[in-house]
Amino acid sequence: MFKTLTTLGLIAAMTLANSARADEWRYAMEEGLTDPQGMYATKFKEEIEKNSKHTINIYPVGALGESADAMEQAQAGLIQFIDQSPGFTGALIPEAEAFLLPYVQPTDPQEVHKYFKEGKAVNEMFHDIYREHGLELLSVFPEGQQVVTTMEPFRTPADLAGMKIRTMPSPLLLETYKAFGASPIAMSWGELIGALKTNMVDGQENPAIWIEAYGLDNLTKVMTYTGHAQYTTAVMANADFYDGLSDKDKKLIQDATAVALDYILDEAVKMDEIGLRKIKETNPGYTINRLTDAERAVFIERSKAVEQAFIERAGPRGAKILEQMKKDLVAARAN
Ligand code: 6CS
Repeated sequence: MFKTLTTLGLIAAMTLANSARADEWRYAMEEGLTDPQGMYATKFKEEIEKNSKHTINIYPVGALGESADAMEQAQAGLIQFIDQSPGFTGALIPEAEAFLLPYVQPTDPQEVHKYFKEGKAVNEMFHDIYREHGLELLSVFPEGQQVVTTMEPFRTPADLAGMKIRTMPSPLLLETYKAFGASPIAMSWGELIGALKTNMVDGQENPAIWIEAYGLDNLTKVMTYTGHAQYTTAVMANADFYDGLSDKDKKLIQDATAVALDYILDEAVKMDEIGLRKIKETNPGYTINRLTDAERAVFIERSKAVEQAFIERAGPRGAKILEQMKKDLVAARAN
């Protein structure tokens, strides 16, 4: 009897110790604390720390090496959470390059909100795919539409001939800019500023909020709204780490994810406007062009080849995602 009571007491003490255990979790991202990924991470950290004894250490861009290095560490379980965009993950997970496909995402802020909040493709089709790579997908969110900054203006694929455009290291982005008529060069974020300064590249694409924050407008002459994609990013946990958590901690993470996602979706749809306003204020001489519908139509036509390249790499599963994304786009626009 005494022995049983002692064993029960021990189990109770262990359970109590477990439930009260304070773990330190590491969270790596590709941006700074005031950038969109940092805003999401900070909100996620606040929620975790408010509702548990666990703490989160956020490692901003560069703190753990380049994006590829951080992903290796996340897959190995050395860091528990990672925000990595499909522009970098795409080489590892071809299906993730769906988020880079031209002209299958909206640009209007309300449509963007609906597409990411309710879209079936975004919310239902990627979880199992990321799992195959040891990652528990938590959130996918936009950071604003991709805008192209160049030294010379362009309105047609012919204008882009010979222009060296930096892309993130995604095979699909290289296909995209080839289809658009340019000469793309893939490189990490850490190399881009130097490459623009030394004319190793003539341009690049990024959302307005990022272009302004990192002075990319000052290194180029023209910014062109092509309307071809949202800069999309994804937050993940190491799958083994996640599976090893108690139900209570899994719920803690899912709840913090839901709060951080709602927060960033509301903020993200304001970012295009904020970024553009700041650029106009700080760099009034900068040329800002928007392709007309007719000019866009030429690039949309060129995108068919990119869709084919995507399906070749991502297979039938990729084809289904693309089909669903197109339906989600129609649904988002129907509002
Ligand atoms: O162009 C890039 O590489 C970077 N762009 C953004 C918006 N976030 C991080 C990424 O490394």
